Amino acid sequence: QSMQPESNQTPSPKPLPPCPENPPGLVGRLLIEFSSQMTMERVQKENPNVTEGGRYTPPDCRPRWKVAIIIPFRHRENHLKYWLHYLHPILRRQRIDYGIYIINQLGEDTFNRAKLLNVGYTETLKDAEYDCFIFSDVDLIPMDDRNLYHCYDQPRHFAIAMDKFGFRLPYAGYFGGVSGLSKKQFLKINGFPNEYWGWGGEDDDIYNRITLNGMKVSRPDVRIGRYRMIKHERDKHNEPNPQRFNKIQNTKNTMKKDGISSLTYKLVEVKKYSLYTNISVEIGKPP
Ligand code: UDH
Repeated sequence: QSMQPESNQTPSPKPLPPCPENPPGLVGRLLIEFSSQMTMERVQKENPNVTEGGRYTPPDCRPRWKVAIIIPFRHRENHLKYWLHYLHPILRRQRIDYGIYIINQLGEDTFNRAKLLNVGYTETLKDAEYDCFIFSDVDLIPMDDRNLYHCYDQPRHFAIAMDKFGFRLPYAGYFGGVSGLSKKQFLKINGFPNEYWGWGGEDDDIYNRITLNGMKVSRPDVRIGRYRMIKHERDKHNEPNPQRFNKIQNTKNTMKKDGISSLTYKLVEVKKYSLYTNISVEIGKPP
């Protein structure tokens, strides 16, 4: 059967107004804690209006951005429950049109955060026409819902005041934890580096890409950009990368070759759960 447009369509409803720049339902500073037990069942009950795969769109206004939220992941199921518990209601109050994507690195080879984020960019675009990409660690929860999860004129750094750094930027060029780029900004820097295996440096490389391409990082007010990190020990197979100090000196030379343009991986499974989409991939191992 062919899909012909119907001839007797019901009149389309009134177009929605654009979403407000300052959503009226925000509450400001939030109480974030990780001592109570969290279960997926509870988080599901709290979020009945999130649709399959972890998608949501505000019912009463037309959002400026379509946001893919991309989380690099391996063996952090407990953190994910808290992340979903806190973030779904915040994003709803913020009137964000969004989808949640967990990019799960299969196997036990060295972890590669930035490569997983590149995979996230590629795979989420197969799911919907996203024009804004927010990259969040699974253990970072914003403490203020005025820190709006959409894109900005310049690449955005959201997690500027984490508890573990005394609620300050650890250094001026810090771009770690939670960041966001429009599709255009992401492509301008050839995405993220694929060659940072293990912990550290990839966020500084991304910062370098941004400034080397004539952009400037935008940040929220320090009173609003506060975060709590769920305390954890260092993961196995994500040891500090001793090459990181050298590599971040060379971004200017490496960024044209190493990035979204050179990304290769093997997609193994895409699974839609009620609160998120899980994308499991094989991304190889360090040379
Ligand atoms: N991640 C995983 N699984 C891993 C490694 C990393 O899911 O095995 C993801 C996760 O989203 C995490 C992010 O990558 O939030 C960043 O990795 P990280 O949490 O290891 O980095 P962070 O700088 O911690 O937050 C470094 C180790 C701190 C050890 C402190 C010991 N007291």
